[in-house]
Amino acid sequence: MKTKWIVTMVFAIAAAAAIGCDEEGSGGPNDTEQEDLENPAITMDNVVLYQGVSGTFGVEVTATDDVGIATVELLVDGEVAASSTADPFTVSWDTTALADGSIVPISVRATDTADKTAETEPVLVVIVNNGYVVEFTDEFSGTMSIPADYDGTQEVDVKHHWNAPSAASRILGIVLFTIEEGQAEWGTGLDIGTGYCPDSGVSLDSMVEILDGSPVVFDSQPEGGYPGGDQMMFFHLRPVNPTEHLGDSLGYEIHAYAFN
Ligand SMILES: [Ca+2]
Repeated sequence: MKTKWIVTMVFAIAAAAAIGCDEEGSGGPNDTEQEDLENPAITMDNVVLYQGVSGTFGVEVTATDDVGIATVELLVDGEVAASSTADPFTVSWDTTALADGSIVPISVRATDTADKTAETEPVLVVIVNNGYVVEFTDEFSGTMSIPADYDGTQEVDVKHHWNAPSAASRILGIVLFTIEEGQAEWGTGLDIGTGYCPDSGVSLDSMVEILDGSPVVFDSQPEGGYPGGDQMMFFHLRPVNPTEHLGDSLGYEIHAYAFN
């Protein structure tokens, strides 16, 4: 499943008031109020791709301007969800209104005293209120390689373990692949799944499509759920065109969440 979104940027055209130009009487020739000429600058400082967020999450924002920031707004899926007018700008966002496991784009927008705006690129985050972020006991990223003598029968797989503190009914995983430049397309060549030891109950999304930088999202809710304890996530790489990938490597990065 690919998550797509449309970001609508509304540029408020600043109708800058020509303060003082037509004033008569007292006041003198020099206008001491600074004209707001520059767009604001804005960054979102404590959010990374596929971060899990919960409760009332404070989005930390740095917003600067040549004259002054009037407001900073948080946009969730393109809609204003919260705002702040006081520097330092930490926007409090109540994430509990969204369903667990939702993957939503968030961005922040600054508006200056002349209604000029600036907005960050959206970043996808995951709503995790009734659950937890999976902390793998080894790495959350790595490389899988097709052997130079691959004949289509060898297993090319990886397993990543975590020690689940409690049972879970659902595991949501997002895997990002990195394909080196010049490699042939990998196509739909990966089995992906989760399980637990020693029973190895598994749920598979078979033969998912592997694209560079495009996330593979899998949502596993097996009957009976997952027990606590040793859990694993695995990939089996089975290229549909193995002769084009002899010796090739595929980088990956996993983000995973368990829900009660
Ligand atoms: Ca400005």
